[in-house]
Amino acid sequence: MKKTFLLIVAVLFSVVAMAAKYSQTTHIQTGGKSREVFIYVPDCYTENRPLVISVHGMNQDIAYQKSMAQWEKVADTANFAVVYPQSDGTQWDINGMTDINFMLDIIKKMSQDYKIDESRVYITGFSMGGMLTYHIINNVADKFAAFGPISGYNLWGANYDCSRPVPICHVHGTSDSVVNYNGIEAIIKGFAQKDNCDPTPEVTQANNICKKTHYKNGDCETEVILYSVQGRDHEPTNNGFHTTKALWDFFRNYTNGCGKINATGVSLSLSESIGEAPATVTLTAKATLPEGASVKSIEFYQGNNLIETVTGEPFEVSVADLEIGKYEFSAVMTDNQGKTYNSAKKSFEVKAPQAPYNGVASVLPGAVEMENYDEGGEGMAYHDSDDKNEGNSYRKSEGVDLEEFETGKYALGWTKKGEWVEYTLEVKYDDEYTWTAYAASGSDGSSFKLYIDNEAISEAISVKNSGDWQTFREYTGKTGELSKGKHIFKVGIEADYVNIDKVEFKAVNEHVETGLLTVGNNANRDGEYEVYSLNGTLIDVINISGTSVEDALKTNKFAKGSYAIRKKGGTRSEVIILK
Ligand SMILES: [Ca+2]
Ligand SMILES: [Ca+2]
Ligand SMILES: [Ca+2]
Repeated sequence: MKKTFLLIVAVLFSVVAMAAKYSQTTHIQTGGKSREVFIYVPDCYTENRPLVISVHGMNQDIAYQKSMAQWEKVADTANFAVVYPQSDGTQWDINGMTDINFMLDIIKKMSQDYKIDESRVYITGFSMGGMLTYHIINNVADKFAAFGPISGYNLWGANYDCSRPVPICHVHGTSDSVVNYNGIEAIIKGFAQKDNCDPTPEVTQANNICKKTHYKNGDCETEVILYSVQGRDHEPTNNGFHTTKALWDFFRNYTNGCGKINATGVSLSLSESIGEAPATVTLTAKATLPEGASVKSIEFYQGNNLIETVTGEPFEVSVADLEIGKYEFSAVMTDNQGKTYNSAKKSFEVKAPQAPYNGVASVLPGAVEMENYDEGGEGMAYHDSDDKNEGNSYRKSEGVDLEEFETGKYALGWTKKGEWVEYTLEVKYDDEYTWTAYAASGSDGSSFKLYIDNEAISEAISVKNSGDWQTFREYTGKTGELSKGKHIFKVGIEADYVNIDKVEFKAVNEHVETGLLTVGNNANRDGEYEVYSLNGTLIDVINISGTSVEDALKTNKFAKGSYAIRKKGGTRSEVIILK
């Protein structure tokens, strides 16, 4: 009797475990190829639920990843879909867009077939799959809600460039013999900084073999977690510490929007984290309360000083005229039962306005020397990956890396993806300009891109390996129409390690200097002119229109002789001899 009962239970259990709306290998079209995936949609699945993509390591496959990660078990209870993708060959594309596009096509397909909630797509991967996860963070962070890299990070250096605050939960064995544990702590800290989390993490034991380093209170309530599994080697196992469950516990809090799902409390976001004096910043509070509760008021604070109490939507205040310095803002929400909730503190830094180096803008037409980037500092006039000048030349106290490649000649060097430098331009003529950039690289694959007033004036410019860092080659292009006056020129680094000496601009059309009559094609000579005697006395103001200067003087009945003539408002005069 007892045996029969056990047998029935076993049969029932296996039926339950196997039941799924869809559970098999299939193919998805991407980049002109048919790529293998395993899709799992649990029996309990309802529309508008999350998707987890679980990526295998190098030389591994779906079957192994599936057997180790076992996402189906969690999906069965938590109601979400799972996809295990297969690499094309033994590796993932962690430099280009091939596999990123594959992941995006998986999302599209799952959206069509199962109406997944596209705001709640989570990605996790082991080893090279973890590296792909970071590559995705750097390129399409907005398409995924949260990230779960396991035992993998970019071995050539971290890049914190991402389009939004990124929730990351990274799991790594401390005895990893393939992707060394050393290094991941700094990367996690870097992302916590990027997300604007509290600088000091909460460190606890997740269980007897796993340390949890938890950075909290980032922008949009973002958190970054590192689980360090003591003694674990390079394995995607759930033994000892259940990686998959830990990831789901983290993932389920996030959408790809701002703020956690259903976290009771109040969050504060700032319109900017850096401003230019006198700066204005807008504070927006978002309240999340249990059913039945409502917001009575939200108080906004600058340091300990109350700025304003707001009692209805929108919960928003603006603070203007902030001088140079660092500021801290927070919000306190009171609900209809008098219960209060504090937001995390948000910091705002006001810097000196961006200004040309030594007060002198680069004049167009002319050369923009890369070393003469604007004053204003990190985040304002430039972004560099650290605050050291690696070349220790020219502007030694700033983070931009400058190399003296010949005596008195400097080039931008040690460039990394995501870095940029800006230059104030004084454009002299309304015109289009051709440009020539002088770039060198001792390595392959670097590139940069040029902007004026934040609009691209070039594609990403691939720089050929010129053999060393001092052999500059010319790269050319053309701007659109530029108006006379002030503009901001920006050089952005698209891929590591290009050296740039300068960018020269030439106006497409010839231009006559204001006030000078005989230079150039005289196309712009028509106008009002002041006529002086040679001792400097103003005699008359005449109008020249479609005639020579001599004829205009004769028409105005000037006697034979010498006169100095200057265009009205011009700065240069010249002598005309009237015969
Ligand atoms: Ca630097
Ligand atoms: Ca640099
Ligand atoms: Ca230069």
